[in-house]
Amino acid sequence: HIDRIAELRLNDKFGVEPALGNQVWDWCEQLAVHSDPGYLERGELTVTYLTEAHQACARQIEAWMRECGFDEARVDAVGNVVGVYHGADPSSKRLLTGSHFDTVRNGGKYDGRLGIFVPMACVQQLARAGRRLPFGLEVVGFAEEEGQRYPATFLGSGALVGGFDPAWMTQLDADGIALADAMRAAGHPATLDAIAALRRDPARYLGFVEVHIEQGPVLNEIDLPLGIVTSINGSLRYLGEVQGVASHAGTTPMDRRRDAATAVAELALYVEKRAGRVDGNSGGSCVGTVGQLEVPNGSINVVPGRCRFSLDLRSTTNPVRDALAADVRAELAAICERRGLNFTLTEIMRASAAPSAPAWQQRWERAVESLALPLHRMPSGAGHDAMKLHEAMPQAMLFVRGLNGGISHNPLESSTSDDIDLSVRAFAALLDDLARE
Ligand code: HGY
Ligand code: MN
Ligand code: MN
Ligand code: MN
Repeated sequence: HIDRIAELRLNDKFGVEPALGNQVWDWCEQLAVHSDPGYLERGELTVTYLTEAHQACARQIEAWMRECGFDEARVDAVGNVVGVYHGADPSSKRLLTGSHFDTVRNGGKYDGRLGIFVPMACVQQLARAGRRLPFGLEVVGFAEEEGQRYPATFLGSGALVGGFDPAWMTQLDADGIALADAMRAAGHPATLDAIAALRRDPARYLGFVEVHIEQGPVLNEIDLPLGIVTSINGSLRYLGEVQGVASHAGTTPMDRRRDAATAVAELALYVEKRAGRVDGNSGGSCVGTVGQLEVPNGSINVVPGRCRFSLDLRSTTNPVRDALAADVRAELAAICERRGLNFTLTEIMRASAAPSAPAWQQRWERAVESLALPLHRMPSGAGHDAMKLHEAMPQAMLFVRGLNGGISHNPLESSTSDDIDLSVRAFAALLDDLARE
């Protein structure tokens, strides 16, 4: 509530009540009461795929969609929440939009969720005015984007483009629950046929747009509330394991160890250096992260016999990303060879770089200009559901400035209802623009 007071003060300086921004801001606050067990008690926001909290979020979003005046609202076979506001002719093509409502562990309230609530606020306005557009509006709250409970990143948006990997069904979470069982427990059929039926026919859609909090410092630094996304960086994710020999920490001489963890430490340092390298090819456009590093059954007095790790590699283009991945794999092989270790490295996610469709990027630009705001075009370092829809239809994204230096994947992630209000108005302007075309 202190946040809320600070935010209301921010509103004062504009002298107008950002009513739609407040509505969206309130939805973000209210949805954040749902959090997974263990995190909820600590006041942390964690909503992972198909947990009780996740299902409660889905039901809440569906209920809000109905209150807003959507003609249809439902939870689909993978847990996505789908709301449809028909066009004047209910059979007309639809604009697809939305983002995800799952979160990283101890994440923020806006990552993903803004992109569901901003278009919902627009539908609420349209429905109140009894206005129909010459096209339908389909707003999707994607159930899974972050790849937290299962290594099934983009499961929600992937299902709309036929990208559901059947191998995900048998993946286990940390408690040994298979994804298919989690689906059944949540009341879903958990059949590949039901999931395949979620695939959208691109011919029935105009395109896909997504509003998202920036998750970086740029808009803060240039003091602008909105940014136009030019492209989304391509990414690759791996899970790896190095196998050595667990042995006594007191008696194993330093030159006879087969330490799996020091090998992964070496790899992490290599990733940092290689991804940060500025050369003619990559031009410093790569990022690489070893975000999980675990010694199973590790003990203070045992040389690590196994070390599991994750690897996240990204770049502005697929070839630069792939060159980075090839170098990292070769380095891992060399480290293990030198240290007498074995390794596995399994790709679990591949998302292509997704340049914005020029016509859709221009629609966002006209929308932002219509608010008398300067244009700032920028690439997205973070991955988004738009990358999946990119496989099937033209897409473009709009970024909203975050507070606190734009920090994200962190509970400090925040925004103001003023900035959110501008994003709602930009979305409404894009709809108007499209209605006139
Ligand atoms: O990891 C990402 O880029 C996104 O937040 N899922
Ligand atoms: Mn995220
Ligand atoms: Mn996100
Ligand atoms: Mn002993």
